[in-house]
Amino acid sequence: MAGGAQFFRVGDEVHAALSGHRRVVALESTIFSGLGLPSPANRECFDRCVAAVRGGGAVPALTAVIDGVAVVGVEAGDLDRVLAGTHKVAARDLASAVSGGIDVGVTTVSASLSLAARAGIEVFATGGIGGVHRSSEVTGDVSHDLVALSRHRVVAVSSGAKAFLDLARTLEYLETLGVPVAGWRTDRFPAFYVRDSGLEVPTMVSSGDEVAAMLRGAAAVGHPGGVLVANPIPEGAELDPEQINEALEEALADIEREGLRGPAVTPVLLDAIAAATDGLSVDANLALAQDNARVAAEIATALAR
Ligand code: PSU
Ligand code: MN
Repeated sequence: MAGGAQFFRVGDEVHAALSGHRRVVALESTIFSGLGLPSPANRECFDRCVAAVRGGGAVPALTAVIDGVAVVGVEAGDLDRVLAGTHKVAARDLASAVSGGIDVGVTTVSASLSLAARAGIEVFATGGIGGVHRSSEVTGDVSHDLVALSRHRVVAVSSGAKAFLDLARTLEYLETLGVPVAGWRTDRFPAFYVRDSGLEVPTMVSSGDEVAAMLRGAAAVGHPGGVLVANPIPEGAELDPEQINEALEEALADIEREGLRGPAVTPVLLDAIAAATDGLSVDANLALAQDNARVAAEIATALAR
């Protein structure tokens, strides 16, 4: 087949939306799999994100690899398989996932941004992006999510980067890559489970229209890449910083002891934090992901005007 069309598909509802009202929000699938959240919270998270996107008048486009096809807009019949997926697919894994015909691949932020851009979707929502890992000076572990943001003209809404990362260096790296970072109604970079990391963001935005103008502005001046919108967790859902920090230290020590490296690190850390907080981190994760989906729908609506 010409152009590798057998490797890429846009779901019917998403396709119709893109050729009509254009209000579409892409979603990654790693967060909704067991790698991101324990069952049944993973499905609840997905349902709440979808409801938030639809509530904002937009169409959700879940990305995943299914039977060797990179799909934008997973359809209901394939959802269970995706939620049960255990094969993590970042952007660089997409090529081998489709050429090798893998059964199910759950997409990370980087893979999802790449597929969203390919489909013509301009807005994406998740919980937290990957970033610069603590001790990256030893391991070299910096998520490709950051590079993907600099490459694809897509607005990504997240509650900052995951809290167990080195947030200061993550912000520095975003600057190195030239990724605009905008705080949603805040001038502080959020720390996932808590609203304020103590670090400042360069820009503050307070409406979907402002974000839409930023993306259009980037295109107009020839700046490549997207915009990271950092939306703090809703106030009522915020966790106690002391408790979360203790849980993080414990989880990081476990990783160190087990000598884990690479893509396996994030899922293990998320699990350890959930255990150390008696599941409170999972509730917080759901609340922030849902709110990011809501904000993303608002931005998608503004971009479609
Ligand atoms: N944040 C979460 N849950 C997740 C992830 C992030 O709260 O499951 C996933 C996202 O898919 C993100 C990926 O793109 O972890 C980053 O993995 P790594 O650190 O290996 O780049
Ligand atoms: Mn990594």
